[in-house]
Amino acid sequence: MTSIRDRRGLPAADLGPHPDVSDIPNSFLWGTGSSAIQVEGSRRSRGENIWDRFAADGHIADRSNPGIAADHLALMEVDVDLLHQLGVGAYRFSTAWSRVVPDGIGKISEQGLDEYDRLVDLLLEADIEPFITLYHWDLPQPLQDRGGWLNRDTIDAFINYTGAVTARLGDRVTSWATINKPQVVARQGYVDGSHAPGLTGDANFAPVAHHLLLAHATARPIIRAHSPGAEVGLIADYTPIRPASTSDEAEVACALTHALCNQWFLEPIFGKGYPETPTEALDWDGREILPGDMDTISRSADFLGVNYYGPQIDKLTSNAAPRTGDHPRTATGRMIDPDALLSALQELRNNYVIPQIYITENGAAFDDQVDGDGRVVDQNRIEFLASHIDVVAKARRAGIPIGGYFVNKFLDGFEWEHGFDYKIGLVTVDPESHRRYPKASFDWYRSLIASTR
Ligand code: IFM
Repeated sequence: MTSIRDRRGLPAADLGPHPDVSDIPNSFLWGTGSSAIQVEGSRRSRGENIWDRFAADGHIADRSNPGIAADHLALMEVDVDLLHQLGVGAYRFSTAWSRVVPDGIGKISEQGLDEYDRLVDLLLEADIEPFITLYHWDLPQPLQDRGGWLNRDTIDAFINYTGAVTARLGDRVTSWATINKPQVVARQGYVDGSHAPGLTGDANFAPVAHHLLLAHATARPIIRAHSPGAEVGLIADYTPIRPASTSDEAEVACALTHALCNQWFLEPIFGKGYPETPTEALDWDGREILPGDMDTISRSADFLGVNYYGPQIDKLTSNAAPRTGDHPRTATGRMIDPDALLSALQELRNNYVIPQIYITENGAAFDDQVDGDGRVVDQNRIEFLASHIDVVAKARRAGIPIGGYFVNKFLDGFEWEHGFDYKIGLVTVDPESHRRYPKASFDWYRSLIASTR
């Protein structure tokens, strides 16, 4: 096999057509992103988090751990230079809680904050807006030892951490997301155990979800106090759920999954409270809801971050015959269906008053190929991105307030329970040398962004 070579900056002419983005204004944020644990490395200069423990306990498919990942903190100058070449207007990253507060609560690490301070300054010097997420799934292990998100005290710890980060960076950062996909934390972390901390049990769902939403809403005024004029949002998956068969039973189960995955998180933050059906189905008496909680959560987002990968077949109906349709799939088996993004955005617009939407994640894992010139050729990814950006442009034309689009991810890295086997980035990283190799999709995205300027 030809070894990978650095081919950045090659002409993008033959890489594939651009979608029509001619009416997208200059103010639109073209971006990309990564989250702390997936790329940062520098494990020794932070405390243990739940993914370190989950990996040590042998739960990652390829037996890897997030210890070094793409070594992004050590190589941040190189990465910001690449982002500058890409021409993005924003870079979405998360701060690692266990780097800022190694024990989860209490003493703040000024050294940890210095790292993010440096990253923010480098980005701003390169004219790239830092778009920060405060919690992207990496709870410090000492907090998990006290119950994690099942314990309401974790909210106080989140506020302590949020206060430290925003006090340091709030003068320069204007977009803050509190929590990335609380539904994944609740379902995969605490109900089916496929994510850290690996807990199981249906009864965990509602308490964990409630504490996460409350943490989000309680943090908002703290962030705004340190970062006057900043927008503060929540990032959710809005995943279209498809029934596994045409049976009535499958349709009912599908509606329930939709309520649990999507509505459960959106209804309360846009002022409608928790949907009733799942509350009954979960047999939840709501004891975690204390007086005032729902008012705090209500209308607590200046923007909604939508992470979209594709529709999902309802897993609750897995005994029924699968109805998969003829959609193509990514390497992870995910259905590719850009039209479903359009209907999801229309549903959001019809059901809620949302001041601003960002597509905070969109991308796909494929088995990337290396051509005879040593270039990573990821034509599937280019087609995937083109078809989804086309939908974003259409949705904007239909009046849906989308202010930005972020390809996920910037760098190949640690893909949670799958380890390093899933390649999803615009840039691949040599596992030994950590040298960066932009893929063909990098050049394609660069030329698309350039065409809008
Ligand atoms: O890269 C992840 C991201 O961290 C969370 N959403 C799914 C992505 C793809 O696996």
